[in-house]
Amino acid sequence: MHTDHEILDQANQLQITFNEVINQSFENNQYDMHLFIGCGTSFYLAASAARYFQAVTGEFAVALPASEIFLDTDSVLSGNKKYQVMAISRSGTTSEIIAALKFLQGRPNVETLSITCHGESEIAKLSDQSIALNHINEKSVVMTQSFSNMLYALQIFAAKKAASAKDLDELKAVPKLTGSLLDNWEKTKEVADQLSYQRFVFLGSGYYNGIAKEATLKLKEMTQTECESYSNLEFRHGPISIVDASTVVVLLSKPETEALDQDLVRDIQKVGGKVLTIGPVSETFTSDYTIQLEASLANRNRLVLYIPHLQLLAYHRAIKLGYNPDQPRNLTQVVTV
Ligand code: F1P
Repeated sequence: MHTDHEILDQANQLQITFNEVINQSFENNQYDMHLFIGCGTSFYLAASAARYFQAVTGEFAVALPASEIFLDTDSVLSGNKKYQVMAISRSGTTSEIIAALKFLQGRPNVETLSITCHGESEIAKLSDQSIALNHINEKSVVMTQSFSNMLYALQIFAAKKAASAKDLDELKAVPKLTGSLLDNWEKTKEVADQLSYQRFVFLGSGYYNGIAKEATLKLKEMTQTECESYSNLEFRHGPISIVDASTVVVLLSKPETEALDQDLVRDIQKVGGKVLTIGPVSETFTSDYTIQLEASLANRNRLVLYIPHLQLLAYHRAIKLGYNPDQPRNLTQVVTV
């Protein structure tokens, strides 16, 4: 099996990514808007990366599924604005990302930057600039270390663009912190192995919303479990009605929202659900299950630390259910039409 190795090897790969991207030079042009695009996991990555980019550089950024560039052009591109399109794809050959880049070629108001794990792929050839993480060579159909590494590379790219020494300094610490966290790689097994839990909801707000959405995709791909994701407090506005004793809510918490997250945990427990909280929570925080994270980094630079345990939750459950996590039903490594 490849998935477990690819999850557990993340810290080493993040270190290589840091060394490569920190030394790469990029053109530093001005744009009105940055559009982060991708499909599936790469779209959820785009969602977190765009929020990070906007916070660090102060320049406008949004995330879109790659297909919306050519299917809904009127609502995403305006003729008199200048855009940088950031195209994200592990394979570099997914149909919609290629179609989007071909559609944009020759437009005077659009420049492109791609990020991929295959530097020789079509996406890199179609882009003005490219970040190639050729050291990431996943064999599993599901994306795990490619997700964390491409997100991390885009964080380094943003911090370099903003010349933010503080962010770069904190980002530098991420590989080592990820390594220590993976020493406790069985932390989500207790929840994953409990087969009376059948419904999973992932909550994350701001930077973390893309990660929460990616967690649903991991669980769907590896175990075919139906699951949902919301911004933390949105859960109270309707979705909470699905909670029962078979429901686990995985809550991505951060110090800035801890008091509100604690109220949310109580609301979910009151209607019979269980909560697994992941974050740098204080000693007084209570939840059914808690995975404590390192608190020394700023909220935005801690992003990658949430990812491995979410991937491992899906992996452990797949093993418990007797599925092969490398080979999700109905899915191939690259989707082409
Ligand atoms: C995107 C993607 C993955 C999915 C599967 C098929 O690939 O849709 O999200 O898990 O592997 O491809 P890519 O464009 O990043 O290569």
